[in-house]
Amino acid sequence: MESATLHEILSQPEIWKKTLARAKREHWQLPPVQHPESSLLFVGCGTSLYLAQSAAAAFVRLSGSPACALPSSEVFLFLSNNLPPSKKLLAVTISRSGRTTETVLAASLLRQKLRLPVVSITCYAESDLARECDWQMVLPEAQEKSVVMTRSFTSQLLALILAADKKNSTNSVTQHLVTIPDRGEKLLATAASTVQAIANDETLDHFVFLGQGIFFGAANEAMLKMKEMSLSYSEAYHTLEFRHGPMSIAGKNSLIAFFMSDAGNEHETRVLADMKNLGVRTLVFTSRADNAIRAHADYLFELGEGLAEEARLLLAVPIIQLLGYYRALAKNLDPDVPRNLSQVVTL
Ligand code: F1P
Repeated sequence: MESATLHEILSQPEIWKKTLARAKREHWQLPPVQHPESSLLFVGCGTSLYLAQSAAAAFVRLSGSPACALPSSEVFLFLSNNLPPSKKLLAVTISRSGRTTETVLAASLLRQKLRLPVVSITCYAESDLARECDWQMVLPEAQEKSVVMTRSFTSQLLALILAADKKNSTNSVTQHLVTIPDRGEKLLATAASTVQAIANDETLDHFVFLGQGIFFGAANEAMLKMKEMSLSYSEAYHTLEFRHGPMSIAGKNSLIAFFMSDAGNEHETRVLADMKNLGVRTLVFTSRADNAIRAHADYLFELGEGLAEEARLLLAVPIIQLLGYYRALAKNLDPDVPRNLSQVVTL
């Protein structure tokens, strides 16, 4: 029987098509914030926290609204230490299941105690989180059987980016996002050989994912996928941070993956060259590679010249999910039954 995890990874282009149609039909946008200087607070756990990180960065980039992301536990246990300066907040709570206790507790505290407007984005309309919030964005098409989150990560993030772009008064990215189902189909149809070459390379036992801006959340999610599915030693950092100590353990047993950004491309390329000089293997996701990237990328995915960062992120993540999946198989592990994990953490 085909793996649920593999099916859900490969189904992403089709699910993105449904999410794009739903967003258009339901006119998704975040509720009008009461105060123009309101900040946005994105909240989640595990993969949903990393989704929150990329969503917050996308809102800053696309709408200009101040935004940040916090783990649900930081909200319901330490909120006074964490609230952004502006008390005028719109909270967006993220949970595939809508049943994660920490996220429901966070939503309840924000709404009941602080009287803040709270939005939920989830795959289940009939969930504790949806019931706890004032507004809901529900993506039933992204529901998953698998323990690890794959299409629910990219589809919920797509929905939030579309909502952010509604507040974008300059160069909209929606026309880039509507092309990702077709681009994704083509990419997933041709990526397996490169991904399996890395996954089956027994000389690699250390995986590092580097990204900044909207790509930092993606780097964290990549790190988590490698851990959850293949029990690999994996790390994630802001790209330029890697030089400030963590690179001390990089070596010929390391694969370092770069999510190249627009604003940071020149500096990120220097980190790529520096790491190649340490003898590591490199995997690069970029729009279109220049000579410097080509000279230092052992494995390269060119996602589309001029394609917006948000679209590139959504196209790159399924490749990393496939890497975690095939690495698990190479280690005789079952990605559908990840060690120590359950689909929902309830307290
Ligand atoms: C959050 C989460 C997942 C993780 C595992 C346990 O779930 O941490 O990210 O992969 O399934 O739960 P949710 O709140 O998004 O349902």
